[in-house]
Amino acid sequence: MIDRSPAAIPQIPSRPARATATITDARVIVTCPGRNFVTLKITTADGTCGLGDATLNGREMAVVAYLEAHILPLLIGRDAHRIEDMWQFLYRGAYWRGGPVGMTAIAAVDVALWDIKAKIAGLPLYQLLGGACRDGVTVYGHANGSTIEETVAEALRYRDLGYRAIRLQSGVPGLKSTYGVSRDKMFYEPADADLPTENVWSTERYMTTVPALFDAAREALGRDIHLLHDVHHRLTPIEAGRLGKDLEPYRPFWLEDAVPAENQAAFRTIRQHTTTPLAVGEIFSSIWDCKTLIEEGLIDFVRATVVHAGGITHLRRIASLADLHHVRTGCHGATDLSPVTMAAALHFGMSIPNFGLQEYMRHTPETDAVFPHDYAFRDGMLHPGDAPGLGVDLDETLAATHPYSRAYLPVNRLEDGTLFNW
Ligand code: KDG
Ligand code: MG
Repeated sequence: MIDRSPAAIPQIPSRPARATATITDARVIVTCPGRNFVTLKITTADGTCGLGDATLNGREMAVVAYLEAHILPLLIGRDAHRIEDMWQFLYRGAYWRGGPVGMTAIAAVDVALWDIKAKIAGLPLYQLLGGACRDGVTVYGHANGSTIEETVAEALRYRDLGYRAIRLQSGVPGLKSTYGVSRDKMFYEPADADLPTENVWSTERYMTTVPALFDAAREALGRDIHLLHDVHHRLTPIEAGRLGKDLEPYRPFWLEDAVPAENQAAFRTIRQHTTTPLAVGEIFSSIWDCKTLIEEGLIDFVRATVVHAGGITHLRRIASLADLHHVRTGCHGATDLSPVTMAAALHFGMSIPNFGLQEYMRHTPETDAVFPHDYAFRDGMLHPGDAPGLGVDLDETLAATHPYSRAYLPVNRLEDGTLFNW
């Protein structure tokens, strides 16, 4: 006989005290510990704080203005737990959709809300996103040098540090400056001046240098390590096809940003000519920037990031679409993405099935001091740590000692003076 006494009937638990988390404060903090970072800090009624990165390199103050003038007034009084609803509200509600400024601002809100939700749950964020799919997030480091020999020596150093994947960038003989070749080996910083510096470019000189670089690197490093290269949008589709073909014997892990990707159809030409895997997307703002690339199988890795592509909520949508088409993630992770984004990328990378590889340009000790964090590098991987939320803090007192300092990305000209892609 069924026992119907009150004690035997399971009781529906009363509403947990923190089922809503009303936003009471939202502020933008700009700091320059060696480079500029924009951070959004959201606080809820119970004092829980969440952080979101809003840094858009060289255009930082546009995002600050967007947040302060148009987004912060919308946040106060809303429930921080309603992350998807907030995303839709800020995206659809603006009427003006997409674009790097708006999507970076939305990303900052989204990541801060995920941070809050995970802190309230008392869990590292990847647990809320479905739990760990892997032991850690495999990362690639940057080996660069003004000559092939210097770049290969750097690559050996990265291998000895434990990296399993290394990006190779080398100076091009005859050109004074080349993208990716920094003054400081561990901390590459492209936004290098108060007004844009000018680089010089020659596709012809470059096209012969890269295969020679890969030849020397394979000779020194063997086959047991992943090698990558970033073209930084500087070729035409047919040139990219030729470079991809020339690199095939060296089995690159990927060839990045071979051509500017506004015209997604351009990748069809590259695909017809090479089996070298293609990665693209560090400047993408939304799923619409990569829909054709993914659905037609024109790329192998999508490099869209949490910070510039609408946050964790939107990047999960991109990754899900990519997974259907055998495309893996390869998220952007340069120094202009703050430790808040790096942590978000790690929690995201831990939790999705089709993770590929994560870029990891180390931050300077100055930056790390302003953003103390729980993630750590071990054996070629980053590990997000066990702290609740993202596991990143912002030392506001220290941040205030590093005021904003205008810094532009360089521009690029052909040898005859024509302005070209940087
Ligand atoms: O802000 C621009 C940099 O993040 C970018 O130039 C770095 O291409 C880059 C990369 O692959 O990290
Ligand atoms: Mg790149």
